[in-house]
Amino acid sequence: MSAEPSAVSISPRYSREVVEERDAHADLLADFRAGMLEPPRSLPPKYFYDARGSQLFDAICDTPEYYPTRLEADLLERHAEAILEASGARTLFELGSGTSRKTEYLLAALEARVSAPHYVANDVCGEILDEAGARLLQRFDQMRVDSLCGDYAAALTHLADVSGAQADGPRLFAFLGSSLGNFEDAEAAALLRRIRDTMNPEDRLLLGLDRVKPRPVLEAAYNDAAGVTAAFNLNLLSVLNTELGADFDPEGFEHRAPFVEDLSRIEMHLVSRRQQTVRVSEPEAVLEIAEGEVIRTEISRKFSLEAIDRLLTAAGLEHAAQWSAPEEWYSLFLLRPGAD
Ligand code: SAH
Ligand code: AVI
Repeated sequence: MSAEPSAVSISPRYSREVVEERDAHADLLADFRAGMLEPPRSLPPKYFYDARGSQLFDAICDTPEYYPTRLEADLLERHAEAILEASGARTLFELGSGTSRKTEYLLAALEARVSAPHYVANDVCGEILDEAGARLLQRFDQMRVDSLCGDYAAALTHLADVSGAQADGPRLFAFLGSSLGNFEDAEAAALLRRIRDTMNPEDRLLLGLDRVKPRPVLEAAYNDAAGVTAAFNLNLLSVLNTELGADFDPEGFEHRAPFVEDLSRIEMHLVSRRQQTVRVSEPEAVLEIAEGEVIRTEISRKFSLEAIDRLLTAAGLEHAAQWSAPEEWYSLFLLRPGAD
């Protein structure tokens, strides 16, 4: 969440720009007011990712239960060259890039194709952008890395504003990790439409999506035995305590992550262990939270092909190519903007 510039910004091959449309704190205030003052309570998942939340997500990716990262990494490792070949890209632009670890497969394939590769990374977490930037500059000695710190919408607006001046060749947009699955249908379609409207006709979008699979596999992935996902979920309360001057007691809540079959999604819940009163400074509020009451902190959709095609049609995107893990447990879709 930090917008402070860091040492890596002194490299001539690295820049970090804050691209918020509204400052991150104002966003959180508005979302807290909209979702948390009355039951049913919920918050959008982007607030998980302060520096600690980003580290915890990285640790989730290393748990034996969280299969999406491994399946997607395996697909990227095996098909990066084909993806770059099919896209013809000279620049990679990634939304919600996190550590960019899996992205390194794409970046290596990009570097093999072009002499001065350009990677534009976007994330709400400034710390993770700088860490990734420093690592990438070391590995790829001709690469330029520009980080856009802010949410997806702000990064896309920024890209649309500068694209005349800076668009170097066809671009590959990447939206990996099934992060699209953190949005309900209308928001997901609007975000995809936004991406499509930012693309030039020769640009391509690589979209990584988690697919429907047996409930035990899904529920284990979000309820890992070591409790890393629980710590990630509960860390949200620490973010609220710091950012809003609240006094949530993380011990007063329990992590749960059921698969809600009729909506085809995991829901991340914080369940109140007791009747409790939480005081918040900004916005000034007193929350009376009942025993057993649920705060919904995330949805994580598991997609059927029909659901994916409905979204793509609504967004004006067309299939160019597709790569899937065994049993279609995870898929990468290469998409092109359709005609208006
Ligand atoms: N793409 C990576 C990281 C996924 S975790 C992977 O596949 O492993 C989701 C990432 O998106 C986090 O790094 C988080 O900070 C970022 N993020 C979450 N919501 C966001 C938003 N609304 N705008 C921009 N980045 C966001
Ligand atoms: C980033 N996002 C797609 C992850 C997911 O699977 O929904 C975040 C996550 N939440 C719990 N575990 C992982």
